Amino acid sequence: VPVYDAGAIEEKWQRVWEERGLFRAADDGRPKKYVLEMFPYPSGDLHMGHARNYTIGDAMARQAHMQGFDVLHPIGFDAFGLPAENAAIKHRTQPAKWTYGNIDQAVATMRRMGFSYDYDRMVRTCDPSYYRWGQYLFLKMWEKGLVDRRTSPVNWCPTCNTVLANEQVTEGRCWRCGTVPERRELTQWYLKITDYAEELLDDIDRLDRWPERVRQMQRNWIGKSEGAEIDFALADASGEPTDLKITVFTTRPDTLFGASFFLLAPEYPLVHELVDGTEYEGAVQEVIDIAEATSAVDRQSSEVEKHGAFTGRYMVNPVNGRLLPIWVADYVITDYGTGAVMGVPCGDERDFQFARKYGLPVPPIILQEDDPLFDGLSGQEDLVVTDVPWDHAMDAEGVMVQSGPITGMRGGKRSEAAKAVVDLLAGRGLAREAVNFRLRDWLISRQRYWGNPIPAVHCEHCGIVPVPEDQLPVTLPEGLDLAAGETLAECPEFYETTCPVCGAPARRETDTMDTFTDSSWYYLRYCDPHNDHEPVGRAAADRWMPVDNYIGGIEHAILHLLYSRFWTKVMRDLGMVSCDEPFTDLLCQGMVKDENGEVMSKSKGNVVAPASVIEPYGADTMRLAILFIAPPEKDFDWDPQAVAGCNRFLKRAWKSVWEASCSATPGAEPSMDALDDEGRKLLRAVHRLGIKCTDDYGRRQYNTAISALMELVNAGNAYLAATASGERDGALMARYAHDLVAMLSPVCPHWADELASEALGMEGSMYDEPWPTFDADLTREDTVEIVVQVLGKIRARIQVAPDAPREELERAALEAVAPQLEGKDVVKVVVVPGKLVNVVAR
Ligand code: ANZ
Ligand code: ZN
Repeated sequence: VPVYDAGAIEEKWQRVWEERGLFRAADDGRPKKYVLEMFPYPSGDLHMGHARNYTIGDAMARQAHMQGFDVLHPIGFDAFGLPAENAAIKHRTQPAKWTYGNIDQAVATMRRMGFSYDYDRMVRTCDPSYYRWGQYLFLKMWEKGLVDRRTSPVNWCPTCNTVLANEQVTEGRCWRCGTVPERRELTQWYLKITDYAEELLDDIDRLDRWPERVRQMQRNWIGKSEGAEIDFALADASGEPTDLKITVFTTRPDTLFGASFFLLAPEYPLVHELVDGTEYEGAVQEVIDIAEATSAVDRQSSEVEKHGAFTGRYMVNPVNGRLLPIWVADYVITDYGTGAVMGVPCGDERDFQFARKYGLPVPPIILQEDDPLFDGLSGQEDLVVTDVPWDHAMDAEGVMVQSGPITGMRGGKRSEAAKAVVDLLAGRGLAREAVNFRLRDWLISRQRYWGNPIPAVHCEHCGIVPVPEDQLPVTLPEGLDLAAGETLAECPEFYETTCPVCGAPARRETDTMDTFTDSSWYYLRYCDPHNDHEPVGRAAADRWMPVDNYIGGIEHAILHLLYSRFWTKVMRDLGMVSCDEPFTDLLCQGMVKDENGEVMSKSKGNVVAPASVIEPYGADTMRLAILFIAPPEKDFDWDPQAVAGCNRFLKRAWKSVWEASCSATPGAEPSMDALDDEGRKLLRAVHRLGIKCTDDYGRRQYNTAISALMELVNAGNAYLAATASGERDGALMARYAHDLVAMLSPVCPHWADELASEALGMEGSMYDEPWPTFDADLTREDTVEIVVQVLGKIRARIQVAPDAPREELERAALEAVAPQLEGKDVVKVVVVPGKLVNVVAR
């Protein structure tokens, strides 16, 4: 048996695979399988998280190929972005140079890992041949009315020196650097993702092979609220309604009778008109200032203290004419609903806290039957009680009280009472059903250099005009002095241009696009990466899309996965693809932690570099360990002992295959009848464990699939130990060795191909072999052992067929214990099929 020299074997097979172009998608009419891992940001060499991600995808892709699919398994790089600029400044180089250098290094590691990528399809988003099509798609969206440029308050990260999209502010902080963003009023470019809000929400129901928590996160982010708009009139000094109406959005019209104040966002345009020059101006201005300094997330949180001020004016409640004092409150935000709210402290927790803080009434209008207030107020239509002995609002359904004509009805979201209130006011035109989404348009402007330039020109005469398609790409200039803070806006060679419409001198747009635009359609480009006249050919897109298996981190649950869904739908509506959704099956892999259960990170200094495993053990051991330590979607703790154990297993299996192959008759099919007991045992194990392993692969439970193969090696070795080499069954040995190697090949492909070619004498790669098939009928044991008791004492053991009928068991048992029954009368025989027979005798 030759020694298992992983280093030499792996180098050899990586070369052979490449020479043969083994991983090129064939496009030969077999059913397709598009397996994709989220492409990396090339910030340095690959880390263990990448290695895990790609190893999972690679096992999937390789097995799919063996199962007869035409497999597309590409890789590329999400190559634009701020870290390249920061690194360039630090190392006094250019972002392009740094980025391409890192890409080379990452690709070398990928090759060293033996991943089955079709490298001819590699996409690097910073290549002009890619980003020109991003610009082209931007222009197409512009034509379709999906691009907007508008002035509004935006999140500005002072550390990253750029604006951020809403999705990039996570828990109130910049997603990249953790700085709390400032709010600035700026004119920026937007993509109108909100035009697709309804479809993006509805189609989540169809993504039944996505993790439920990702679907729920997307639903919450899109945040559809159904309710009503209700118009209130501003009261004049004598409390009479004026013509000035302010509309609120509410999800609880049923609570209208319980409104005890009226709230405006501090930024609401009318606020100054109401208070300027009055005694209330100062206090209101204070709230405006507090609101400006607080993040939107904190403002809306029920944990954060609320601030408000009375404006001195009142609104008229349209259902009963009561006057509601108008307050400004920092927890009301301008860019949701209408920016105005009816304050119902009985039903809304934030309103409740606000009412308690400022001493406003809390009239109970919805109660549960077991509430101490209920008996007294049940059926009460007029307002007689204006406070409650509670610490919190009542945010459950209940029965309406003190609520005029809806008293006694059941209240709650979309309740009978809610509908009745809207009907009550609809006749006078004062209420209507309304829907609101939390989702905001996608702010894509970035004031950074290393990104895709927005293809627009600002002309004094013609306004903002698109760059004509035949002038694409707008190429990034090189040689900016980034360390000196130079940006595109300070680079005349870039921004000085002429207007494509009138020819007058004009200024090029200097914002670049959010890098999430680059990652929103790269998977489509992989389908047709060399197309130089369109982003992707329709036939190629329809051949491969949607991605069948997408594997990546949970951190993209909203950002990338939502943007990509949007982008796919837009490209569908542009006639470029047929599918509605880009990713059919999503697997979010767990995190890689160190031995102590801490997430590996550079800052903690606990990173295990893939090279530190590949060097001593080889890539196959690394891949095996990654898949064996934990199922893909679970976190795992890095375990050097388990890695060493995996390496020992590969050596043991290597030896077992070699020994078996020495007595193997390749191509012969073993027959149960021709085998002795030891042989039958092994053949049954091959079929039983083969079925289990195949099933586990199907469920992506690679760890248990590998356990089954470990058990198979034990069974094989037991046979080898029990038989002399001359008496082994050749067909059995061939089947055992072949199936073991085949089933381990998606995980340890070099190991497998070396054995296939050297020990099993096969030509070509296991990658091209069909996945072995198994027969459940051959897993059944020939006989089972049955315990025979007499009066509860074990007296004999018998061997019978596993499906032997009751009568036969009884007969065989009585025969076996005949000596013990001498001279006794059998009173009763208890049979537990498959287990025991108990004889009761006197
Ligand atoms: C009265 C009311 C009574 C409300 C009640 C709730 C419970 P979602 O579900 O998130 O859509 N609201 C409306 N616009 C707002 C804004 N711009 N800033 C802050 N809050 C706003 O929430 C809708 C509810 O949030 C609306 O329904 C409104 O309060 C408040 F028992 O109206 B509700
Ligand atoms: Zn930042």
